[in-house]
Amino acid sequence: MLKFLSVGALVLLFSSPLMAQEYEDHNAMLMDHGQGHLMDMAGGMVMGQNADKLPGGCDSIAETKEITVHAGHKYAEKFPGRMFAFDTQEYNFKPCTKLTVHFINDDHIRHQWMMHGLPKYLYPKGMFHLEVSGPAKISGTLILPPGDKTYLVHCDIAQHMEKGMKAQLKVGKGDGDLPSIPGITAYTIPDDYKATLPELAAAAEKSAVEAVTAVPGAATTMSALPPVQKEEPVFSGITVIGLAIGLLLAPFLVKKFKGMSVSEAVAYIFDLLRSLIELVVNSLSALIKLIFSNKSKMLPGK
Ligand SMILES: [Cu+2]
Repeated sequence: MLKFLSVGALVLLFSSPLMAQEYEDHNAMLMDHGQGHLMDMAGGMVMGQNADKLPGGCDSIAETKEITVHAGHKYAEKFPGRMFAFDTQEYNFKPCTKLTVHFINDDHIRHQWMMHGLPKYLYPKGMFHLEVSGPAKISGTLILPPGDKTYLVHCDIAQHMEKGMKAQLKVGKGDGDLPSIPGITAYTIPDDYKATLPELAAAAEKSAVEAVTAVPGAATTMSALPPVQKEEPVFSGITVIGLAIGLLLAPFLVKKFKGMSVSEAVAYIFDLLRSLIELVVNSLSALIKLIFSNKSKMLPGK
């Protein structure tokens, strides 16, 4: 009897780690919030759900496919230096495929399967997105656009992509490979364990300086600037507003200046500017008066 009991205990002991992981299934709990956005109270989320609207350029659904994607720390173990990963790093589908993704998060934290670059008229912000705190599963459906294109799929939780949770989904032949896909493509900036920290800092500063001096005209002011300087866009917002006002005023001014001499025109422009400045000054002083009179009203009667 004792023998049987101990055998039973041993069997239980050894089988417990082999027992299947319990996943919380979010698919029955999701509430439809419209525009392909589904959520539940337990933190499951689907965005960009689209099971029936054909993207422009698709005459019909080419294929109906279902995949199961796992996400978790254990899938990164085969990639040195990575911390998180999906179980698959590359997916291939025909254009106009109706794709259902069953996303299974094996970790006891939050993960996403987020796809970017989709047409924005069908997918809010161009995204299809499954998200859940694990261990749990959640499913969503989308229809892939036509054409050959490579789409980024990643987990957008802070640093999860950088730590390996990144994949690419190729529609048709795709249009190239994305960098830093574990096991598929190299890092954009490879880790260098031989260089010391001051060396790396010096190299980063040098490349930043090169980037700034590469902008024409920036070289002369370089010495006065800190090494990392954001370059100004050629057309700033103010330039655009100025151009718009100029274009609006041009026909009016052309009509006004007809038959005037140059000196008359210049005098007229100065007059216009003077009244404009007057208007601004007057309204400013009125505003200041208003503020001060309000303040004095608000003061307690002492
Ligand atoms: Cu994640």
